[in-house]
Amino acid sequence: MSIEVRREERVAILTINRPEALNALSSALLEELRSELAAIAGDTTVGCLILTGAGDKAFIAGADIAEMATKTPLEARAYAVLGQECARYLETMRAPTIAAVNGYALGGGSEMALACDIRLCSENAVFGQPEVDLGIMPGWGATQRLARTTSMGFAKELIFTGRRVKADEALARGLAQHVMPLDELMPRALKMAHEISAKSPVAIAYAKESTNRALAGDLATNYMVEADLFSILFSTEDAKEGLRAFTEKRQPKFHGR
Ligand code: DAK
Repeated sequence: MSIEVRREERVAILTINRPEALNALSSALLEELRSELAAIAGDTTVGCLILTGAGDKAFIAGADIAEMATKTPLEARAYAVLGQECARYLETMRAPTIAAVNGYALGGGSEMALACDIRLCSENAVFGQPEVDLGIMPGWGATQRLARTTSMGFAKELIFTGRRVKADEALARGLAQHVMPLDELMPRALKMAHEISAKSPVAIAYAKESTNRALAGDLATNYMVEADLFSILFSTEDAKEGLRAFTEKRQPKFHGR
């Protein structure tokens, strides 16, 4: 198996395990990834997902270049759709997703990190969209998500030049939320994931759904959706428990209903 999934209480940790190829995503690996992500997305006991790469050199060094070189246009389209489906799971599953970027996040690797809700990086992390150097373009969402995450000019610069960006610049551009030494990356990601998982899963899911709309659609509609989701939460036991616990000066106990 090239994908490892382990659980720590309500936190799922998914590791792309192909370090000999810097965790590059072959079709077979992507199929496996999609199936694991589908299972995690459907598992209501998961409160947060961490995505990372095996080894200390790469998160994901991109799509598998050797395999791509053999693809026909129709196979390339299927490959693009497969990667896009993985990215959509990361972006839209109820549980928040954290990319623990432990090295190279290039091409499709940068795109999988961008699809996650939050990016934590080790100091050796390197982002980049080098597709144009291969005579192709990003196919798993970078043309949309990079501009939305950073800025249009920065996204176009990276996509047109293929320039690699180190962790400190990624932090300054909003591509990464925090940068730390490699040995602190997983402990920090786990701490954040457990913190998120301890909250009401239904409140977190609705907050994610509403926040995801911030960069898409019409603002007036999005405010209405926010109000609707906010009001629905008042029908949950979790909201009653959270509000009561505050007034009773104790920690709340959430059950996701
Ligand atoms: N694919 C396949 N193998 C890879 C790989 C990759 N992306 N990246 C690294 N490897 C393999 C190397 O070939 C090498 O294998 P062996 O020679 O040992 O068998 C092994 O991993 C170690 O790599 P290096 O020896 O090169 O290690 P270095 O430390 O010297 O260099 C590096 C590390 C990350 C700078 C270098 O490996 C590198 O530049 N890798 C390629 C990075 C890259 O260009 N990534 C973007 C790929 S393009 C689309 C769908 C998807 C996409 C686009 C369109 N549609 C269908 C429309 C996505 C595109 C991409 O992601």
